Amino acid sequence: MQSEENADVTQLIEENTAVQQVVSNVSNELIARRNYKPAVCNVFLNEFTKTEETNDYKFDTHIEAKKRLPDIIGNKVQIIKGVSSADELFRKKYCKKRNIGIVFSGGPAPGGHNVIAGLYDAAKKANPESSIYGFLLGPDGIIENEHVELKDDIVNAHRNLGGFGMIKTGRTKIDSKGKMSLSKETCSKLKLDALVIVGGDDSNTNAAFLAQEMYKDGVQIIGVPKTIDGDIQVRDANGSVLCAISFGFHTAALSFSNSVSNLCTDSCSDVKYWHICKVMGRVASHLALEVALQTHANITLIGEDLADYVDMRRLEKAKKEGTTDYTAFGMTLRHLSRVICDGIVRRAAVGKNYGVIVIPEGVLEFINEIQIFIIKLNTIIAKYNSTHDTDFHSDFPVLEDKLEYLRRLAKASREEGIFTIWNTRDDDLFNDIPAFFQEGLLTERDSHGNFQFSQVETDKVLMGLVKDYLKILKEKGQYKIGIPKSYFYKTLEKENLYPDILGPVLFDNFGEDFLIMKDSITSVKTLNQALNKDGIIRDGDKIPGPVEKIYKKSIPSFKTQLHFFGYDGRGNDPCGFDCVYAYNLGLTAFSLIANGSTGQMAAIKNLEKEFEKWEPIGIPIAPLMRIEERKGKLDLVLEKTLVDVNSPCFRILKELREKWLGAYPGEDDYRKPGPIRYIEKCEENRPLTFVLNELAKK
Ligand code: FBP
Repeated sequence: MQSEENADVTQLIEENTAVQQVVSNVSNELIARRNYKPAVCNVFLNEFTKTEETNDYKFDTHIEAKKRLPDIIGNKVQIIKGVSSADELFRKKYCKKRNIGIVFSGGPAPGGHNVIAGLYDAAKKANPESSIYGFLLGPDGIIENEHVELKDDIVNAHRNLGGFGMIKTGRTKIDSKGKMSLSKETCSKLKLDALVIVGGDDSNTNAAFLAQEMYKDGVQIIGVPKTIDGDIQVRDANGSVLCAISFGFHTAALSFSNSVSNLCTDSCSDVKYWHICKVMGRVASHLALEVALQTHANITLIGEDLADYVDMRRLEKAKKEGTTDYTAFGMTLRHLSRVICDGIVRRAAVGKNYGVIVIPEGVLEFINEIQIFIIKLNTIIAKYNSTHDTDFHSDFPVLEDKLEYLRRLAKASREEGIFTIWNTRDDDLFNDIPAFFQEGLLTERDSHGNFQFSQVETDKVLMGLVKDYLKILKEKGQYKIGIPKSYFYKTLEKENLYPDILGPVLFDNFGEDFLIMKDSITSVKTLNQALNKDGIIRDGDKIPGPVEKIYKKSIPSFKTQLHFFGYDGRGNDPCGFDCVYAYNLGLTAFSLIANGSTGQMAAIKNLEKEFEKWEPIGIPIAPLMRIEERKGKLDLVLEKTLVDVNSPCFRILKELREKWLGAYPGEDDYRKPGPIRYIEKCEENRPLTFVLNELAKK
């Protein structure tokens, strides 16, 4: 019901077209994005394309992949070549009327709509009669035959825009005979010639199994590498890069970087907070690494780096005693918190009790004790579900019930002497961690059996330990804010006190630029004692105001603001690089289909080089498969690529870590990546991780 007093506003909205335009959901940015035409790789300037197999790349094929994917295991890398004129037979085959399905699988990644747009444009150019079906809500759409036929209006409305809103997405895996046969039924009902699966490692795994399953039916399956996590990177056995990154990674990294960079700006202006930035990336730390290079945040943790950590001091000590300390290999949560504290304390010593820390969402995967919990709990939950044919989380809805179940397992191992994966020691250690973290570790696994790191408050766990340790350091007088020498002189001289006499009484490093109050002075009482001992004041005298003021300035309070960067960056409109990359992936997918490929992943080689050198290719999925633990069992999946700690970009980060920590007087080294753009030659704005790796080759 419209109220009387708003009648004039209602009329304004209904009758004034200028007002309607201002309040409509069509912004100038939206119009410009929809009209933007991404550049296409040279081969696509030709009327047709053909595929050429090459033997230049070798893969270490897993024996299990050979057994389970016999019809597609022999696939080779295919190079897409332009064909300007073709004979009638080729033309007929290439341009035949086709029915093509496309589905998004897994988390959204900027650029997805351009994959559809590229596929749609290429398919319609080859034959306007072809139909493109978008399956709704992810693989469920295939299983349940929920689809929409894509037409100009839907596709045009989503060009160069973020999210997967056009057809939505989902995380269902087609992993049972039942789901597989329903999927086949859908393909046959829609008379599909081909199905394009846009997804991450698990979804491309699905693509390989579907390709095998539908090989005889003649339904071609093409995968497209999507994930903001950046962990789908393909190299052959000799290390030649075939796919440097999935689409969506760069936009998400730039979006996180922009926010983190703004926090760097705020932090060094307001000088009172440490901003703790957890960034997405379920396991691999590629996003955190790129954010570090883009922003120069003070501290960035890289999970893969922690896994490689060796505590040399413990190792040396054990060596002297003639033993080996195996606990010296790998990082513990406690030790990691000490490393962070060290950076915080050193910055405080030069007056910087603020800063920015970047924590990868999946960092816990690389912490020994936590990884063991995750593996054990994955197995326990998977085993419970398969033996009871119910769901662990529905049977034990609250934390206390889950803990009780674990207690029973530990008791059984103790009293009945049977071997269980969960013993008394596990139970004791688990009971030592805070309830919110226990809950996180017991959280429901996703449909692929993956641990859902985004549901765990990693940052809270880690910063809890950091806070506890900083408190201890503060009590010991080892966490102090450095006082600028000039400020000390000015404050004392203003009240006619003698800084040169008081300085050595108060500070250990008197004479340096930033003065650190002695360890023994940790309270007004101990300050009084120090002044008394050196005869500056007598019993009962008050501490001189300026001295007390300096003391108070030297006592830090550690204040944090926690931020999670994930869904925001995932939903960003694609940057120029991803608009162009994803559109060309769509064109590549069609080229593969038109040339009869199946079990291949559309990719662009040379992404790390200038755009003119981008080369559309098809990568065989089956030879990329490895055995990994899923739902407590070993399964054949597409291998995830972790951060290579020997890569130039990581080694550069390591070298510059100290500089970016900024534990020196003066300005920090923060870098501003700037906002996300799609215009001009933005396909040349690529991840810094690539750029550095490429430059290191020259
Ligand atoms: P994909 O691998 O499916 O692309 O998803 C990656 C991701 O964005 C991770 O970074 C994150 O851990 C996860 O999705 C979050 O999943 P959900 O959307 O289910 O919360």
